[in-house]
Amino acid sequence: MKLIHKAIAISAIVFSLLLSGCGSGQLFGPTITPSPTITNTPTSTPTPTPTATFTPTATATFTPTPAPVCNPNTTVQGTINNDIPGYIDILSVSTTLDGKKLTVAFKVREIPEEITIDKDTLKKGYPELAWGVAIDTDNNPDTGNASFMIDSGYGYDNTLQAFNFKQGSERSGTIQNIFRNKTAVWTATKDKGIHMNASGSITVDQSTNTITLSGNVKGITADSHLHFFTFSKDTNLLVDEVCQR
Ligand SMILES: [Ca+2]
Repeated sequence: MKLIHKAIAISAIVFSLLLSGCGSGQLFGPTITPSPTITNTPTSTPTPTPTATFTPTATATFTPTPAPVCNPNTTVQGTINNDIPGYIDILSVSTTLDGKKLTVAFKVREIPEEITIDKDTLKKGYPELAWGVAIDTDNNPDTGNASFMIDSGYGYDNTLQAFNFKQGSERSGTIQNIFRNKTAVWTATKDKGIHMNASGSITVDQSTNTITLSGNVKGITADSHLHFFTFSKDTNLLVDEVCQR
């Protein structure tokens, strides 16, 4: 505001000087070109340099990986393992429980047109190939056994699995056809064995790389712990597990 006043004052002085220069008798004299108005050039106000604000570095927060929910009616993730055949490499498993009927859908890395079983390299009666779920039906670690097939975990009272043990001579076929009559619910015995309890079903969808097992499991609830596994025995025993404990 001060500068504006100053500018007006200067303008007034200039104007009065001009008028005095004219004189009264020179009213119709040469036209006086008024000096250009002094333009008020405001002094540039220094722009304050913004004070550097201290932005605290985000503190690394430790976020623990949540434990998978290994109960019915969920989906759990596996990890890719290119060292085992694609058809036993579990990428994820989705389950549903309808009454006592448990349905387990294994999404695997790859399902070939055909596989070979009862391989000549195996001794008769040897466990060869399986997709399954060991179930702690009563959620009591003191009842039941480790997973019979892979000797892993504890407290499993039942197992739903598609399973082959070496019989006869080597043959090939689709997983669907080979395991159609080899899918069942097995129950743990007191001597750490298992016995077949009820038949189950298998559905193989090659287009989605999904192997779905289904069966009625006595005593199962929505809280029963599920431990998924696959294995293949040739010269080595190859295993994949999800929700092992
Ligand atoms: Ca148990």
